[in-house]
Amino acid sequence: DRPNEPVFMEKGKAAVFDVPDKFLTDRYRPISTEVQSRFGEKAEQRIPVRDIAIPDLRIPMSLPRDAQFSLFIPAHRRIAGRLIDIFMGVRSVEDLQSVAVYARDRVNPYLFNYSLSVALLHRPDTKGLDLPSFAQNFPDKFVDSQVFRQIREEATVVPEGSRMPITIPRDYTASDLEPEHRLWYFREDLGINLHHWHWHLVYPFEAGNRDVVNKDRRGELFYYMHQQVVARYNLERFSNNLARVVRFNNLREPIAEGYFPKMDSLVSSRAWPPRFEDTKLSDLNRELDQINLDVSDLERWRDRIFEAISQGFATDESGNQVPLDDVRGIDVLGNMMESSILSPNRRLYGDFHNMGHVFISYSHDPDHRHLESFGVMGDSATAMRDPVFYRWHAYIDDIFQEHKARLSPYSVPDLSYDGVSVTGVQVSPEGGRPNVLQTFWQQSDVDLSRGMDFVPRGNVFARFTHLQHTPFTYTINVNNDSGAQRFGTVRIFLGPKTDERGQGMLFKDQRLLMIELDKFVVSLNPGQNTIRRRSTESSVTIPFDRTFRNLEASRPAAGSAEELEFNFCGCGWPNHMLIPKGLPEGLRCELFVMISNYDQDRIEQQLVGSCSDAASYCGVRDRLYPDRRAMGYPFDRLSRVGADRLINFLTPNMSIVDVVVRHENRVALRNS
Ligand code: CUO
Repeated sequence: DRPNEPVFMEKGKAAVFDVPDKFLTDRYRPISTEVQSRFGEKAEQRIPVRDIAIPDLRIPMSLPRDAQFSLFIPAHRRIAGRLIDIFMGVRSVEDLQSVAVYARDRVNPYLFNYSLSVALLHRPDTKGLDLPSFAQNFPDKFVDSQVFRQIREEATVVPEGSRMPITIPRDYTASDLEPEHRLWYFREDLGINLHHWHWHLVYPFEAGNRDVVNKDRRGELFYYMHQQVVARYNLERFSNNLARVVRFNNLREPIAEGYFPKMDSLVSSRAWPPRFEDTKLSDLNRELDQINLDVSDLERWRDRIFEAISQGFATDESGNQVPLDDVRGIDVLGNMMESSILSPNRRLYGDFHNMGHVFISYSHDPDHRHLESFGVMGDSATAMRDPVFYRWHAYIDDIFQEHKARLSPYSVPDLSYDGVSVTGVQVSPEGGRPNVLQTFWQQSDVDLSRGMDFVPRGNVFARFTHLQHTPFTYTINVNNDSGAQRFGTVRIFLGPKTDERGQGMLFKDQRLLMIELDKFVVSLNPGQNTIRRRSTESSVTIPFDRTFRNLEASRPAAGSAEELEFNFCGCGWPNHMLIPKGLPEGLRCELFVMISNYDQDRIEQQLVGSCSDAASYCGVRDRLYPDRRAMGYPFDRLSRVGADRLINFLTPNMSIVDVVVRHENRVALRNS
């Protein structure tokens, strides 16, 4: 809570660390009785802390308390790696608590929060613990800075209980003169940015402890999750009469899109820097960040990655060939391109994607002459706000697709499921017409008090506007003619029916725009089966309340079994963004359903009690990815000869249905 406020330590019977001025509050003690009582008698909860040997925080403390912190900056990654090691290395939860309390007043708040979060997620003795929502601890990374002044005013003047929510303006970062601004509700969505931050927290690309990074198929998941983000963004663009995003593949070309975030960092007390239109990347020479890299370094890494793809193998540090084959190739390539410490050869293939973020985020001050920090692209909690994020990731995805295009297309036996046929598919929104999905705007309140330092205690709510859709149900009719009970994996995707000019699409283009909506296992009795599944059960998303965790009343009791379930790893696409906005007159889409043979999909493992309900983009915590097939199957490769359109691609165990996504421009208030 309250990242900039000091910890208040009382010297009780047990001696606290034996150093003078160990805690910032020691300084206030003679000065203010108000501060004393706030942290003293009025404190709601007191936590005894065990005395420990003073940890060596010299490296973590080398990042100033008021600096911005970015995992994309190699020097910052090393600093965080050290602090994670310290938190991972202490023997018990009690010792961890002592070290954390000691570090909290000394270490940069972002660095502290990140490193402690990673440690809590990965220590065997803390895995079940709740992590507070990052948006509540650091609201400054998610909302318009003007909101904070209003919230302070409300909190100072009005007692708790009578406070009004402060409405975050609907679209405050630009005007309609800027066509890209039509996508504000996607790029600046709280849930989407939280998902992205959480994903990168669960899948760090660097850590002193290799096990923290080395998770099943993490490189492939990096590819797939970001591929889906770009596909989803393109569907939103179609929903706003915009063409597909143009990949940023010429690193010497000015970036046409500007972005002015209008956010201030509560930690550094500085505004997040904007990027003006037509800014070019420049060679970086920033001594403070220990970055000295040229645009041509990026280009060289890229060329070597392309060379590896066309050869079909990468070269590791000992000169051995690492095959980029059908099965593991995409995983190797993901780690190589991102890059993570699992890259076969970071010296050769460099750190292409991460450094792309850094080059873009410093394009306004490449040599630090203006003493400016990085822009929003430099932080995983804010990067998705900027239009250039999607241009950069469209390029990254394009390189992945270069590899995918080299794999042999799925044959008919690779795709079909003998004896199983899908005979009918329908989606029915609650109280609406079949096969017409409905979206609208909704306002919801988030409690920001955890991150607001030195504001009177109690909840302070911000009201934000987000996209929402009417919940719907899939009804799928399946014939099982095999004469025995069979198991199948149902795979549901949504894609646009036509391109941006209204023309029908070829499979090779449409497959890149298919967004996963759900994936689940069913048991099929011999004969006819009817499968019903609700949109709220999606394996892609987490429920609205889990994204926001703002409604105290809806939270399960501390320590209960439901709480463990509820806490899980917060990673997951927000359910309110499951389907694209659509158009007032209706966006024409195709809904694709496939039932694949579970014998070929299944992974033998126990899933009970693990975080598994948003597995499609987030995997399952501490488990293997729960689907043996390539991520994105069956759309991850080009089609076989003769199946140049989706309709020709279908085998009997697949079906498509025309669906329309209709947007109604009304605002509903979420009743909590
Ligand atoms: Cu998630 Cu570029 O990887 O932001």
